[in-house]
Amino acid sequence: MRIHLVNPSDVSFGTAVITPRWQYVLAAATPARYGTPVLVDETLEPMDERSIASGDVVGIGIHTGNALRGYRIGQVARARGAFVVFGGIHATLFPDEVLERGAAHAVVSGDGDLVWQTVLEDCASGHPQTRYTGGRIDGESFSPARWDLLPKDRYMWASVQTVRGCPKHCSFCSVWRTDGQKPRQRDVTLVVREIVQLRRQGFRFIVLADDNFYPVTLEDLAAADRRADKRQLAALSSIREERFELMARLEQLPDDMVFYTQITMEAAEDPEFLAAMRRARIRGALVGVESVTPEGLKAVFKNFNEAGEGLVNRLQAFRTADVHVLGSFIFGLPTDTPDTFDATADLAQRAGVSFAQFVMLQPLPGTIDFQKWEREARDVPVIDGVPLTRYWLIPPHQRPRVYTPHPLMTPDELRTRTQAVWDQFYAWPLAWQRSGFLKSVRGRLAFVLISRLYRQMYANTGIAADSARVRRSAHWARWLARFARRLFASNPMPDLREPDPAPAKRRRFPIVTVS
Ligand code: B12
Ligand code: SF4
Repeated sequence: MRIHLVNPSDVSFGTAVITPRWQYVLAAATPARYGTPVLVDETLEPMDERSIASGDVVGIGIHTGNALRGYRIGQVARARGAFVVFGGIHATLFPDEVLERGAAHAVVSGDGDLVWQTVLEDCASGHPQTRYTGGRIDGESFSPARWDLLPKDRYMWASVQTVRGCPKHCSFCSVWRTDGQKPRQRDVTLVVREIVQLRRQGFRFIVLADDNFYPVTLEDLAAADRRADKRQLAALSSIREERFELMARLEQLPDDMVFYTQITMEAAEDPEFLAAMRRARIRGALVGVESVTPEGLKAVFKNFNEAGEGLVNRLQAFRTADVHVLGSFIFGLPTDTPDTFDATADLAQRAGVSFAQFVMLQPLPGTIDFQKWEREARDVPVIDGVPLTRYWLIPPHQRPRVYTPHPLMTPDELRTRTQAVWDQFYAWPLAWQRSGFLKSVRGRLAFVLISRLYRQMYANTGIAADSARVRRSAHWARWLARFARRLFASNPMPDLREPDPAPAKRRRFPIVTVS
């Protein structure tokens, strides 16, 4: 009985930007008696179905975007006599759909770290259950990843998770509902151990694959303080203290290491936190800006963000702290007007964000937006026999990119304007201008190259919908990726030791800075 762990994708680039962490975590959670799992990441190359034999277990991890491809793999694997098990966020949200469409024997909801072993035991005895509940496990129970299984020279960044869950409740995001609003932090020593292992193997670029790296804000502490809620204040302070401890430990790692994470822009109001990030060499962060107008922020329940010039100042604060921002903007909000596009492009450039993504509003399952959309949808169009409210089941080339009718703009107008902002932001001269913070020409060229690669891989507005254009686009991305990967390669440090926790512990952390 061989174990296969498959990360489905319709497009393969030969090289990928970030490691799909779930595969390496489940590999670590696989008991040794079942042998070493075979990891197939289809963002690198498509799965070879001949590798699946009768009696094998095929674990497939899906999010909404790759669910349909995952179902195809499930059908193929089952036809070859394998046990088919699904997990991941989409499987958690739609277990029945997975059983029906993915030819699954079993669906795991929630975290797979602990329950995976039971699933394998049941498959080995020939009697898997239909459903398993992985739930939300404690931070201490998160499994580390088996980085010894990483293929050589395929990924640019490795991903290490330090915290799961996010206390916010943005209307377009499902994380707070699936991962919960209570931050679950991993043990600092285990996080650092994984990072050290990766650096030994030659990875110096690490994504901290967290939902929100800044789960406790100064305002949260102040609010608990105002309510004289001692227990809450102590709990929040302890989470904050652990963040600082982690960053102090990262600081002791080799100088050439670079970290990247996801964070809310409230961190801009917390100079001590930003300074700790800088010392820890967290050089980049995805910041969900979403909208540049107050009305837009209200529409997505993100009032804790700033708009207008306040927004520019907050983003600049990251820049000043040497944390480069990947600004994430949403187009297609009901409050958007044709002017919003230029205003956003202009603000992104002025605020000094290094990278930006301009996504079109998509009702993702599990979100408030999705619920509302599904509830209120009338005369839902049917494409290829699938109602639009199940759009992920529509073949990718027929799948629309705009789902909700906009009060002012047609779907085509939204797409064209969004694409124009991508093109404008990533035009060569502007990318070159943004690279000005780098001293060497080589560094600047690398920055421009990565900007182009980013645009090529993620500007998924559906403008390039016909298959010839998609092929050309993927070809160009593949070519860029080959070059970009070399820029991220570094020499292994096999003798690197884990940093001593003592100096980090002795440091005085700015725990409670509110009155
Ligand atoms: C890091 C990250 C990225 C990275 C790296 C992706 C990668 N290569 O792994 C980048 C930046 C590239 C990215 C891109 C995108 N992402 Co993303 N990403 C994340 C993030 C923050 C962490 C993922 C991670 O590594 N988690 C750590 C691992 C260990 O956890 P896990 O994947 O959940 O796996 C556990 C369980 O789910 C389960 N499990 C998973 N698979 C399987 C399989 C089996 C068989 C079993 C038993 C169990 C199991 O066990 C695992 C261990 O507990 C998640 C947020 C989240 N909470 O998941 C969003 C998230 C997955 N991303 C999301 C989205 C929307 C995107 C984008 C579409 C964004 C965009 N607009 O471009 C793109 C799509 C890219 C693509 N084509 O795949 C959504 C998906 C929502 C949905 N319903 O599908 C999430 C949930 C965030 C959100 N705001 O809602 N992402
Ligand atoms: S979008 Fe970001 S801040 Fe909002 S709930 Fe999701 S993870 Fe949290």
